[in-house]
Amino acid sequence: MPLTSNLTTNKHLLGWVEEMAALCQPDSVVFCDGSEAETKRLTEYAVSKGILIPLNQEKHPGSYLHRSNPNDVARVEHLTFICTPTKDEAGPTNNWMAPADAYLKLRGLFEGSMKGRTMYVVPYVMGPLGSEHSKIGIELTDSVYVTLNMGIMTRMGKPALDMLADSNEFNRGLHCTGDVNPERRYICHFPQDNTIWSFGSGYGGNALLGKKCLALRIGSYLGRDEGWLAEHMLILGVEDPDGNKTYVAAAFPSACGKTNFAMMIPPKRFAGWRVYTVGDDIAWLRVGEDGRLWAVNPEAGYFGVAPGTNMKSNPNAMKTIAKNTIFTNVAVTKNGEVWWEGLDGEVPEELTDWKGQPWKKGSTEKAAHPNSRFTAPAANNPILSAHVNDPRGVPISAVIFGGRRSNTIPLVMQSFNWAHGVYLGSTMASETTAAATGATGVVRRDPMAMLPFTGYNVADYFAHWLKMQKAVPYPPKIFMVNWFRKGTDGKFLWPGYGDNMRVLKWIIDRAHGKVGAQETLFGWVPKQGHIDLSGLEIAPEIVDAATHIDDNEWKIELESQKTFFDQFGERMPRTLELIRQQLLSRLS
Ligand code: GTP
Ligand code: SPV
Ligand code: MN
Repeated sequence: MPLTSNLTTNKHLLGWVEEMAALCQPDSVVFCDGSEAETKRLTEYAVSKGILIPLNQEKHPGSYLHRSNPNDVARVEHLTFICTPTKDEAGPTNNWMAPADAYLKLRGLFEGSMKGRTMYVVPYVMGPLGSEHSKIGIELTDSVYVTLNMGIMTRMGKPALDMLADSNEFNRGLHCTGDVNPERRYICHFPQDNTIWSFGSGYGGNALLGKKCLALRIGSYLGRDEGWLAEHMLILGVEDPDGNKTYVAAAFPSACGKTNFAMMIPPKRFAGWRVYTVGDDIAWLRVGEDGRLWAVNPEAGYFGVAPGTNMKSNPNAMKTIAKNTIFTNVAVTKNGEVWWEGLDGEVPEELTDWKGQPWKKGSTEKAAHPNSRFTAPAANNPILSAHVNDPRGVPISAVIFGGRRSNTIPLVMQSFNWAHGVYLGSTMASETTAAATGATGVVRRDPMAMLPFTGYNVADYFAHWLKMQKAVPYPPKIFMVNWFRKGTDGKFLWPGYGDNMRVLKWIIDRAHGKVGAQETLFGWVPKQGHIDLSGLEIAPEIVDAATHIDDNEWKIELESQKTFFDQFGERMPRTLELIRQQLLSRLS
């Protein structure tokens, strides 16, 4: 009997689900409608199976804890593949498999993999409902945890099917946790087929296919062909005391401060200034009819880093996760409250750690996993922008790139022009974090914070960025920031968090041409006294160290950029290498 659903008659969809079900052989196929009743039913089921653990419902209404398999706690970049017809299309920074080989290998893994399980059909929209720029995806998954997360992170269920109607244009995502064995874990993208096959992981970006897989890897590929940009960027709005609004988008690598910046509360000195969150992780940027660059956040929730989040660093995040939130791999108190390193208050004497083991204060092990996260609806955010559902998005006045660098990169710098800005983004480097498996704290090039997320050759991605200049008559100004520079004592020089407003204010003033700047070889920097430090207790020599440009450090920096550029060979845009050479020659 052919597969039917009372939610859709779309033949393309039904035919594909039937084909995938024949491969995975689930006991049942359930189409998700995204209703509250469904969420309740799935949550109860997940609780009955121990997949979700109810938290103290007085302290955390509607919230649950999930513990993932300890071998499955972050994105796996070495197991993530771009499966384009040729290796060159994926480029030297991506893992590549030929599509036929990848399909064959993964078919073997998916075959019969859902026996005894349910296949959830999860229809979702990335971007505002009804917007011509939004993209529709269907994720087939054996994971109720993934299904519930997708319900928070995307516009999920019936509205997506209604928007799809009879169209064949949707991303085909197939996901199975399998036996969560890293030896049989593959995250494969087929940009030409608008298809994603993910096997063997249930965690975050590996498994919530709308996020990094569709919105960034497939998205960047579509963006190149369709003339837009899919970026690993937060989007925020700043309102000055006169009510003027300015929107900026900022690309920081994973676990380098996007969520914090997007939810920032300006310090007291900035009375009357307000920040609004549009997005905290992903931006889709398009040229508007007015010739400006407009941004939408394709997501509907936040999958944010828990450790370090507290009432001082990010009160708005604390309010956002106060209810209806799924916590993954955090610790829990005897009283059923969540805990992580860096939370407010005393460290509890005893906890249950992220693995479910007893934990005592003073233990050398972390109680919460460093990449433990919360999944919370954007609607909970007290400073949510009124424009999150606006199909046009918001007009961007400044683009900011920023890595985690202990040295070299100053607090803030503005590019001389678009190409120089693209150069700054393309040469960005950052110390690795717990957001991906592997060593942390290792400096690596992470162009535009997109190294793990570009669905095609990064050299072509640079060319696409350069080409966008012609397409955007009124482009945003481009900046580079570094919140993470350290002093000789190994401590961060700049206080960060809310005080980043001081830097943002300069950026906005520059974007509107309201303030001058000091020219250096590498970019424009604030003139003495132009970063407002009033009300901040910081020694002038600390500010000097945070903003200092050291020619010796820059020489090393420029020379090491060459190795990165060289790997792209002939495909590398000449413009960027010429800018590098020019800077180096002016330096010597
Ligand atoms: P992904 O969700 O992985 O893409 O990360 P993100 O860029 O949203 O990072 P997030 O804002 O969650 O920050 C991650 C870590 O950086 C946390 O441990 C924060 O406490 C820390 N952090 C954020 N902003 C600042 C800052 O301004 N200064 C310093 N020193 N640390 C910061
Ligand atoms: C990141 O690693 O950049 C994240 C978390 O935002 S994940 O969804 O796992 O990619
Ligand atoms: Mn991210």
